[in-house]
Amino acid sequence: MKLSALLLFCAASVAQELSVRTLIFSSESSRNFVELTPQKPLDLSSFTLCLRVATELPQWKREFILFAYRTQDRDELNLWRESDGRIGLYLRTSSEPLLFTVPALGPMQTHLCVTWESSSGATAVFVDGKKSLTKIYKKYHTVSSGGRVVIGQDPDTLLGDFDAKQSFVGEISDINLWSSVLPHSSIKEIIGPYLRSSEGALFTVPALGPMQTHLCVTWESSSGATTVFVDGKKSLTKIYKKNHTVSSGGTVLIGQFRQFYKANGDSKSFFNSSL
Ligand SMILES: [Ca+2]
Repeated sequence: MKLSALLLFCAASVAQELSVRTLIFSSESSRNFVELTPQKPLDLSSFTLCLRVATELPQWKREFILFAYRTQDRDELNLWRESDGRIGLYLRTSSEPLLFTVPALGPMQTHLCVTWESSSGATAVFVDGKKSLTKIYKKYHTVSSGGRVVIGQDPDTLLGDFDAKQSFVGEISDINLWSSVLPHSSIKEIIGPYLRSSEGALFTVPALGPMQTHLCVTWESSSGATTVFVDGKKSLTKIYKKNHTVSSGGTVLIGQFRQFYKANGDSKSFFNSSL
């Protein structure tokens, strides 16, 4: 077995059982995988599993595995993208998943979380911070320790019997497993960068990155209604600077931020890219 995925960074923190930065699987194979070692044994009566995923595997073509935690005999905690596009959570089963219909996973990063809690069986999926309906699954069950966590392949034995047609191809990053159900507000917070406007309205948006993003901001004085649009998708509306008026007499500058009019630009905030 060959480990050829790219492990860029591995970090741990007190609250998390497991944390990984970025794994890249560049081709379909039955050999490439990464084994992750949890910080604590995975005896879990609740959990939150989060990761970012981007893949160019075509929709509807085949299933692929996102996360596998297997003991000697069982698939203990597995997360799949099923061949019909749904997300499947498998707790100590290989055949009876809990399925969620979600927006399609594709070549742009999707932030995906699953939460599960034993005493109620309440299970939910979060896609880019938006919560699915709650479903009931494996009430009073406990996830057992003693298994191995594998990313990139579906192990049919403890750490083998991989099938290329179930392998993951693409990028998985920010894999985190917590032994509790994080509140919806925390899941929204961990999604990522804030878009800044200097004195107030902060918007959580999909990451701006090397792929072009179309960004609009609208604002209206009489209500203060302020909205961000990212690639045509509207943010929630926030109230900012009600009854304010933008003044004339200034200059428009792209690429630098000036603290004071006519001051030199700060080289650290230079926008080194294309608009
Ligand atoms: Ca398999």
